[in-house]
This record gives sequence, structure tokens and C-alpha cells, in this order.
Amino acid sequence: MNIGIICYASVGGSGIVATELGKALAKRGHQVHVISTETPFRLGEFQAGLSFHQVLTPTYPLFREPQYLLSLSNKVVQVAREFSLDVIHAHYAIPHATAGFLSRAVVGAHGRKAPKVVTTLHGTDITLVGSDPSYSEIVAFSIEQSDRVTAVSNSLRASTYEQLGVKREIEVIPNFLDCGIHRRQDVGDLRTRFVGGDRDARIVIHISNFRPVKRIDAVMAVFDRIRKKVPAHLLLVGDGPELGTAYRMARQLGIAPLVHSLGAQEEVVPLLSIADLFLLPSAQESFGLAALEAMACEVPVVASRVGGIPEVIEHGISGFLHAPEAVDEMAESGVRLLSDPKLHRAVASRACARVRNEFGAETIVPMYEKCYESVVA
Ligand code: GMT
Repeated sequence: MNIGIICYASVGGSGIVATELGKALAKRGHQVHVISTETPFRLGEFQAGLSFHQVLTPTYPLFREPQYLLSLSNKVVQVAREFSLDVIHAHYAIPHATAGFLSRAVVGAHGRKAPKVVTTLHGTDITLVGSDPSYSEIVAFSIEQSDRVTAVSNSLRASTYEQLGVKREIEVIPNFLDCGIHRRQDVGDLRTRFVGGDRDARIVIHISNFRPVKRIDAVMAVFDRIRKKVPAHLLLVGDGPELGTAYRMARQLGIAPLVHSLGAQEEVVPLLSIADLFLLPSAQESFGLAALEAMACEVPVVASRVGGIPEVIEHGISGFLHAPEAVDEMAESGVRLLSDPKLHRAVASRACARVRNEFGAETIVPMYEKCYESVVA
């Protein structure tokens, strides 16, 4: 099939999933056209069957506002006509589902054949942003008008029905990983770079885009409690508005030398490969792709019991879940994992097996192919 994938290029779960899906589909023989403002984070090297089309949004003195929806839809129309797209797959509803709707209408004008629109809902496009009254009518309409809609978890599917009053069918297709790439690696003495001579120290890691929803204050509070019981260092991977909170708290708590901030990193596997514990105390998380990446690298996760996280992590089996505000309990679970090697090994190996059995690309990518086939037919 000829498939157009619309996604955000910025660091974020929806862009990563869209890019990984594009790569997997191209490997399976499809012609994939990724449409975004910049080469997406993680698109990687040239791959046959995978091409990138840049959306440029020119400015004009009259416009105070960038006209992204129009320039994006215009680009999708051009790509759809040039490459006879069968499917436009919009990742993240705002405004990508609307761009799918608009471009399908333009290509299909005067009875011409138009591509089908598949929209994948990722999380904040419904829960935090999409249900805001400033966007909700258009988001709901664009979801209703898509030919197929998928959500990354049952929880997100339920939120879409509840918060947007959408009536149509929504299929759940969970996020996935290429488990050939996402596996614990031997990375030599990388660990020493962070812990120095502190050989017994454990490495705790948090990876996110440092938005308020990630509750960076809770990451710092949980780590501070853990390091009082077990020698530990904290790796912060990613960038965003709350990174300053992490620095401020590290200074206030007197733990700055234990906190290593690495900024946004394309390659997280080497860092996960030296980690012993992943913290994800988010206020909301429709799936938790970062947790899945950690689990694949045998890093046990302590996370909030919110949104779709319980569909990824089984409490006490493949990780630990607590109420988002329960920082003491999160720290307790972290300390248990870091001080009991037998428990750590058992949770790490069950987490890794769960990703391979339930969330591997070879299981999930065919679900998207079936979804495309059903609309094209
Ligand atoms: O987490 C973010 O702020 C980014 C956001 C995105 O769309 O890029 O992530 C959402 O989509 C990911 C991929 O499906 C999910 O794994 C994340 O859980 C989800 N984030 C939230 O629901 C807060």
C-alpha cells in the first residue's frame, strides 16, 4: 500500500510510534511517506520504501498566527496526488485528524478517488488538550469523520467516549517496540561515567519531555527518599519546561551531585542498559511508551496507577503501581527493588518477557495493516 503518515517531529511518544510504524511498514514492503515539519526524531538512516516530506508554513506580516493546519493539509494533498496514497494515517488528533479530513475532501472533490483517513489517538490529544472547550468540537468532528480510529489503550478509548462524546467505533491498537533494538546491551563502563568510584550505587532513570503532566517534582521527591536508603544516582533524559524544577529541587535537597541531566537523547537504549529503576509518576499517561522501553531493557518501572499504565504494567509482577501522589509508597517499592536482587531479577525478566510477548512490532504492526486493508477494501 501507499501510506502517508502525519506526525509531530518533536520528541514525544506519538512521533516516536508514528516513525517506528513507518519504518516497520516500509520493511514489510509498503511505500511509506512521512509528512512532518522536520525529519522526525528517530527516523534514522535512509531506508528503502520510506520517504520524508517536509511541511513548510510560510509567514506573512498579516498573519500573527502560523497557518500549520493549512500548510500541512496542502502538503498531504500534494503527496496524496503525486504518490496515489491509499491511506493517510494521522497520529495525534490535533490538528492531524482535521488535516486528514480536509485533504481527503480536497483530493476527493468532483468524485475523484481519495485516500482513506485512519486516525490514531495518543493521549493528550484527548485528555489534556483535545477535550479543552477551545478545541473539543473540531477534535470530536474530525474523529467522527475519520474512516477508522484507533487508540493506544482501552483507557484512552474510554476517555474519548466520555470526554468528547464521540459515538463511533474506536479500535485499540497498543504501542509497540522493535524488540531486536530495544534490548539490554553491554555498554562497557558507561555506568562508571555517572557513578564514578561509587561502585555500589544504583542508577535510577527518568525519560520524558518534562511537561507538568510528568510530575518532575514527584520524580525528585521519590529519588530523594530512595537515595537516603540505597546509594543511587539519577539520570534525567529529555528536555522541557519542568527541567528547571528538577535543577531547583536537586539544589534544595542537596543532591545536585547525584543528578545527571542529559537533555534530549535520540538513543535511549544505552542509557536504559545501565539503569536499575525507571520512575514514571505521571499525573496522566494514556499508555506510557517510555515505561515500555525501560521494561524491554530489563529495567523495572515504578509508576502511577493512571490511564493506560495498568494495561502495560501488572502491579507486583512486571513493575509497581501506586497512586500518583503516593511518593512514599513509590519510594518504598523502589528501595525494595534496589535492595533485593532476587526481586529485581524476577520483575526485570517478567517485564521484558511481557514486552516481547504482548507489545512486539511483529504482533502489533499487522494490526495496523489489517486496519488499513479494512478501509481500503
Ligand atoms: O507524553 C507526552 O507528553 C507526549 C505524548 C505524545 O503524544 O507525543 O504522549 C502520549 O502518547 C504516547 C504514545 O502513544 C503515550 O505513550 C503517552 O502515554 C501519551 N502521554 C500522555 O498521555 C500524557
